[in-house]
Amino acid sequence: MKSAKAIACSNIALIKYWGKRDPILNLPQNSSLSLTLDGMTTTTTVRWETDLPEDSVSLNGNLLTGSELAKMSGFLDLVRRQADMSLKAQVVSENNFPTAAGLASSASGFAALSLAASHAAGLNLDSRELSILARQGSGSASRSIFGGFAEWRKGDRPDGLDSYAEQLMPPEAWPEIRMLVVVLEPRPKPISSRAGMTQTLETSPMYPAWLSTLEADLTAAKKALFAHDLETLGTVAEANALKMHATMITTLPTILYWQPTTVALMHRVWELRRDGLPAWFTIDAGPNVKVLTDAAHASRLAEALGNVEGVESVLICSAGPGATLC
Ligand code: 2P0
Repeated sequence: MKSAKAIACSNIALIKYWGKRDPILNLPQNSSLSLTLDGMTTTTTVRWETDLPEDSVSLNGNLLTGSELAKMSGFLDLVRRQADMSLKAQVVSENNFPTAAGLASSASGFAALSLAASHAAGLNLDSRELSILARQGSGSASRSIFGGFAEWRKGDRPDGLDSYAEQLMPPEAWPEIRMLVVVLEPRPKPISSRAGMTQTLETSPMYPAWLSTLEADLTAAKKALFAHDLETLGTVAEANALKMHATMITTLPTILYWQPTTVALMHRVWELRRDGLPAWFTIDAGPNVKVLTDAAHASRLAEALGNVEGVESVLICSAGPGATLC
């Protein structure tokens, strides 16, 4: 089999990954915890061709060139090495949501690519091996191999073989959980996650403080998760996101991913919470806001947040499945 197609969902971290201990292998400074989202997917077809001089990668109908293509070829080299082959690949990948807008397109993208490319190459990787492979494309992709809630354990080994994600809870274990993805009017992102986290690690005086709180946040989040305690999980996640953004804002030069509408949404979530609605926000390396809630309140919250000026759309997501072949 030289061709395969796979689909993977995006994931949103409730306990965030920000900073690497090894930028080549994508080994993180800290462990992280995420919710895989249904409805935000990447579908990728990989064909290993005998007569292709170079890898060809199409993303949402656009052929990649230059450094973007080089990054993908570097990743495909990992698969070639594991499969002991030299064929070039034709990759066709489609997202059903905005790319590079802080909506974790690299997570679903490298998860789908890892599965399709390895399967088409005849490798029969288990989910741990897939997570390790996906991690080397993009750290957060290690978590999108799994459905429901996943933890990416940072690991300690220099070779990264103990740095992979594992499922903590399948989607059906908490069917009422919802994540609203509040998408703002598009504006260019100031700096990529990859460059941003490197700069933060090097210059933010807050970074050591952030790291020192991670284990406690993870423990609290996992305890709340297993107890289906939405309030505690939301409280820990919101505080964790704000701490991560504190390290970004105190980076030199500063990194502020928030737009005025981002801040308006934060205030609106706090107001709605004061009115008794279960809603906690988290924000990634972009201006969009994600809101953790439950099925009973999702529509009402989506309407309220959709009315904030500058909001383009609100998606209501449930816990999604892990990466699968199509
Ligand atoms: C996360 N983010 O845990 C954090 C929160 C953004 C903020 O993972 O360099 O695209 O490819 O490993 O995975 C975004 O970073 O970065 C990310 P690389 P990635 O979801």
